[in-house]
This record gives sequence, structure tokens and C-alpha cells, in this order.
Amino acid sequence: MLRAGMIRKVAAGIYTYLPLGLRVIRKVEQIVRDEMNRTGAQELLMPMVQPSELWLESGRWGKYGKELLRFKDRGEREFCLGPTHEELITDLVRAEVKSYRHLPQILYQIQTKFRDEIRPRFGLMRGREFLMKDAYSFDRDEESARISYDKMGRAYHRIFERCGLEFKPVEAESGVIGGSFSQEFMVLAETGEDRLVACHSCDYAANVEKVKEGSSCPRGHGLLTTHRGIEVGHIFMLGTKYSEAMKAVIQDQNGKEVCPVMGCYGIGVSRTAAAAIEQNHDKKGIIWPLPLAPYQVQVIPVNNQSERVMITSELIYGTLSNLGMEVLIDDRSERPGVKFNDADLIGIPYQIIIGEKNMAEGLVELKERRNGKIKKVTTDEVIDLVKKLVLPPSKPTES
Ligand code: P5A
Repeated sequence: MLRAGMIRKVAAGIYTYLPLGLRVIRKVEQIVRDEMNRTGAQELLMPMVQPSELWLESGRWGKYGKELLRFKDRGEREFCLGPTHEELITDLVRAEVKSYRHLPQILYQIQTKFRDEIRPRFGLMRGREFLMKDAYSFDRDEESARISYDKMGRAYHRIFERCGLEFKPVEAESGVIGGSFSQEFMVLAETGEDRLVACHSCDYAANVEKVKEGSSCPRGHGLLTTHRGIEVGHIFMLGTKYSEAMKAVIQDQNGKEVCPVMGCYGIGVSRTAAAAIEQNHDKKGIIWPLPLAPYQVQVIPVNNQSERVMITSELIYGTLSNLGMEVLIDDRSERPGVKFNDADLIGIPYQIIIGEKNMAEGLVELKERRNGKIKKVTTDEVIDLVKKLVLPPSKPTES
């Protein structure tokens, strides 16, 4: 991402998203937002700065350790930078929701988190400041909470599928977040920091923190094999851990006061962008899956001095843009080799290469980044071809 001009380092684990990188982040966010909204979850935005009082109530002010970055304001009041928002959301819901009739509720945000990780590593993969989608569900009882949890699990499947990633849900440990059980969503990649085991004969899979390697599948007799992955999402059944500690209560059907049953659901938005690269690259650079690509098509005029090349390039660029595609044109006065290498490095899925020799025969080249295959076609044909490759077949557009 550094080489491709997607991000710049500001301090350990803290990065600026450059224009290309930000476009990828926005793509991930949009898919996440769309699928969250589709489940009926509602978006809100909580502050990054959180008062210590709420963390004292949950008991985590003492338990969270050094990853929680704490500081004081001018009045000597203690605060932290939010690494997660269970305390804030529970505080909100206890003030606003009084009856089982107002449940279930699922609320989410896409927000900058801060965790003072000991070893920030691999750019956006393990940052100190990073973007997370965090959702929280509140239900009247366990049965209903399970429905919310499963609904989120299905939304996660759709999200990572729509991102064009190969992934696996695995059973996991719930760590400092807590709760009764949890599942992680792993993007499979050899460079992944996490290790998981998956069964050969059923869909059982777990983080190695959860099961011993070499053991047999707890659901049958299948063999377990080890894979490497990147944890891009984690969903938790929290139970009443936070609602009890923070005394959030609602009235149930019989007028009795009960603690709502909670779940929480995270997606590493910035990490997902980085994981997509770990899964999709070659030695020349990135090979973006189309849904996450910063642009869908890159137009490359080979020689900026040629008027004919430039006119055709601008024409193709304009036509594709007007059709609703996201198109980048490399109009720098660089040598052809530099342009070709940079195009492969930034990894936009389709390249249209416009050179003088081909132009003389009315032809341009369409190159697919993933397999390097090049087709020589006329300028009209290239529009049609790219349209078919990039634009979804006409069905109701996604909201
Ligand atoms: C779930 C939402 C939580 O924080 N509370 C609110 C729960 N879960 S989690 O597993 O700790 O984090 C959710 C996802 O955030 C990503 N993530 C990170 N991304 C980049 N850098 C980090 N240092 C980092 N830490 C966590 C992961 O994708 C994780 O699944």
C-alpha cells in the first residue's frame, strides 16, 4: 500500500489514507453500510473520546491494560480514546430504552478506533488507529438475542462475499470483549497472522487459540488441517455482561425489570482493505477484486505527445465515465514503461492501452490485470467489452 501510494505512515501504526487508498476504504464502508442497513440496523456515530466513569462502571477501566490510551483533560478528568464502544452504547440504551416493546435494536457506526497495540505491524493490518464498523444488538431475551446474532452472521457472509474475498467463519475466543461465544471471519491468506483449523468433512473451523492442532473434529471424525488467515470480522454473543454491570434495565412483558441481552459485531474496515491485497497480488503489485478497486478501469495513453493518442484516450475516458464507470486516466508525461509498471502496481482490474502503432489501425489494447491477457479491439468494441465486464447486469440498483 505504501509502494502503490495508497497510504503514508505518520507514526507507528498511524497512517494517512491517500486518495487511492481512501477510495478503497470507502468501497468497503459502502458494502458494509448497505448490508447493515438491509438487516434493519441503524447507523449512529459515537465520540472517539470516552469518559473513564463508564469504563469504571463496566469494570474494564482496570482490566483493559495498556492498549487503552488514557489521558486527562484540563480539569483533571480522566478519558480514553475508544478502542471499542460497549460502554458508550450501553449508557445510551439504558437512558433511552425502557421497555421490551422497543426491542430488538441493532445500532452501528463506522468509526476511527484507537488501540495502543504493543506491536503495530504490516501497515493497516494491525494499526493503532484504524477504522472499524461496530454494531451492538439489544434483545429482550436469549432466544431473541440469538436471532440478532445469526442475522449479523448472515450479513457478514454477504459483506465478505460482495467484497470478492475468500473467507471462513471460525469459532473463536472472546478475549477482553467477553461474552458466551464468538465467531471470527477469516480471510484466507498465507501471510495471515492468525492460524485456524478447518475440518475436511464438515464446515467446522476454529481459531487455533480455541482447539489444539492435530486433534480431531469435535463434530465428527473428519481431519483438521491448518490454514493461515486474517481476522477481518468478529461477532460476539455478550449476554448481560455489560447491561448487568452498568444496570441497564427494561421492563419485560410482566412488568418485571430485566437486563437486555446484548451482542456486538466488529469489522476491521481498514484491515479488510489490506487483507484484500494479501489475498490478491503478484510480484508486480496489487490485483484488486473489482468491488474494492479504487477505480474500475485505467486508461493509459502510451505517448502524451501524440495528439491522436490523447484525443482517443480522452474520448474513451469520457465515454466510460458517462456510462457510470470509475475511470482513471494516466495523463502524466512519463515513459511507457513507467506507466505500465505503475498500472500493474496499483492494480486496477482493467487497463485500456492506447498507443500510436495500434491507433494507426484503429485499435486499442484491453488488458486484464489478473491474468495479464491482452485483447486488441476497436475503440467501439472496447467500450462494449468493458461495459459488460464492469457494470452489473441491469437489475434494480443497490441503494
Ligand atoms: C466487536 C465490535 C470488538 O472490538 N466490540 C465492538 C467488538 N471486536 S474486535 O475483534 O476486538 O475488533 C473487531 C475487528 O476490528 C479489527 N481490528 C483491527 N484492525 C486493524 N488494526 C487493529 N489493531 C485492529 N484490532 C482489531 C479486526 O478485524 C477485528 O475483527
